[in-house]
Amino acid sequence: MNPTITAFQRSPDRGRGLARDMRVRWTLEEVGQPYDVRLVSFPAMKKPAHRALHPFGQIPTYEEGDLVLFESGAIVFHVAERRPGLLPDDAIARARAVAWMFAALNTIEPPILERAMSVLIEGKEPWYAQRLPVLENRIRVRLGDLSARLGDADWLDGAFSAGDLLMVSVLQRLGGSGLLEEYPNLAAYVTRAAARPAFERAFAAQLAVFNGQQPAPAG
Ligand code: GTB
Repeated sequence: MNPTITAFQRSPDRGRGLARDMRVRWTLEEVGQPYDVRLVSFPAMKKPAHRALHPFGQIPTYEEGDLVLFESGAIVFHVAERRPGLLPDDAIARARAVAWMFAALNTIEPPILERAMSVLIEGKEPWYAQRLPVLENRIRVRLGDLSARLGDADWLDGAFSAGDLLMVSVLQRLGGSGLLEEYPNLAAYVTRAAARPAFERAFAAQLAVFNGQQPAPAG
C-alpha cells in the first residue's frame, strides 16, 4: 500500500513549490516510491482528526501502515533510510549526509524563514526598513560559508543526497529576494537540483493541486 502524505488544499504560494509537502514529494519521487496525497484545508488542519496526525495542526504528514509522522525532515529521513538513492551505503558518508540534512534545517533554514516571515508580516512596521537588512546580512553570513564549502562541486558531499534535497528546498525560499544570485555557485546548485526529473515530477504534482487538477477531499 502506498504511503499517504498531506498537503495544502490551496497553497498560499499558488503552487510555486514552497510549502513543505514539496520536499516530501521530491524525496518520494527520488526513491521511486508511489504515494497518495490527502489535501487538507486550513480549518481542517486545526481539527482533532488532523491534530491526531500532527500535534501542531500543520502539513505535511506521512502515514504508512501503523506509522504516522510529522516534520518534513523526519519524513525525508525515514524515506531516505528505507529506500536506496538518497543516503550513501557507507556508514561514514551516510553520517555526513545526515549532518547536511540537519545543517539545512537547523543552520540555514532559520534565518531564511525569519526573513520570509518578516516580509510577510512586518512590511508595514515603521522599523521594517531597518530590520530587513539585518535579517538579510544574517542570511549572507550563512550563504557565504555554504558557497565556500560547495565551491565548484555539483553537490555538498559526493553524490546527490537527502542533504542536498533539503538544502535546495530551503534555499528555494530565497526566490525573488536576489540573495541567492549573490552566490553564483549556490544559484547554479539550486538550478541543477531543480532540473532533476524527480524534482520536476514533484513540482508538477503539487502545481496540479493548485490548478485544480487533483480533486479536493470529500467532506
Ligand atoms: N517544521 C515543520 C516541517 O518541516 O514539517 C513545519 C511545517 C509547516 O510550517 N507547515 C506549514 C503549515 O502547515 C506549511 S509549509 N502551515 C499552516 C499552519 O501552520 O497553520 C510552510 C509554508 C507555508 C506557505 C508558504 N508559501 O505560501 O510560500 C511556504 C511555506
